[in-house]
Order: sequence, then structure tokens, then C-alpha cells
Amino acid sequence: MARLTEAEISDRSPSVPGWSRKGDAIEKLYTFDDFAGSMQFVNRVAQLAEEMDHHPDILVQYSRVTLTLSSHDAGGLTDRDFRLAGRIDAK
Ligand code: H2B
Repeated sequence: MARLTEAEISDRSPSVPGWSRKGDAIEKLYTFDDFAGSMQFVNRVAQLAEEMDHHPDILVQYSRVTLTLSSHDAGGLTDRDFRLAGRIDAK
């Protein structure tokens, strides 16, 4: 899948509120009450990632989870990153 152009990335960014651009990736921080809340969220993200065959980098820091999305095979951001970000925040 082709990398998105800078113009395409700017167009797509408003569709994923809270995600910020970090170089070749987009990133979002989620906060929960405790570690169990973080892990429940991470398990839901893992299910979506497997369904879509697209996998975020996941950093768990007790009640904080940082997700970083990039398409490693394409070397940058693609439609798959924005679709997964949208699904993660859809429910
Ligand atoms: N996830 C992400 N974030 N980037 C990839 O390039 C990628 C992936 N490639 N998940 C997929 C799996 C690829 O390795 C398999 C074979 O489809």
C-alpha cells in the first residue's frame, strides 16, 4: 500500500481526533484508572490489530497507554494507519 502524501495526511488528520503526527507515525495517549484498565484496552486494540493485520506499537505505563501507528512495510503513514486509528476510537 502506498504511503500517503503530506497533503493526504493533512486531509485525514481531522478524522482521528487526539492523534498527533510524530515523524512517519501518528501517536495517541490514553489514560485509565489503573493497570487493569490499560490492559483491557490493549486487549481490545490487539483484537482489532489482528482483524486488520495491522499492528500498533504499544507502550504501557501502568494507567497510561501510548499507541503509535505507522506502516512499517511502506515506510510511513498509509490508509491502514488512519483506518485502524478510527476503529480504535469508534467504540
Ligand atoms: N503492522 C504495521 N504497523 N505495519 C506493517 O507493515 C505491518 C503490520 N505489516 N502488521 C503486516 C503486519 C505484515 O507483516 C503482514 C505479513 O501482513
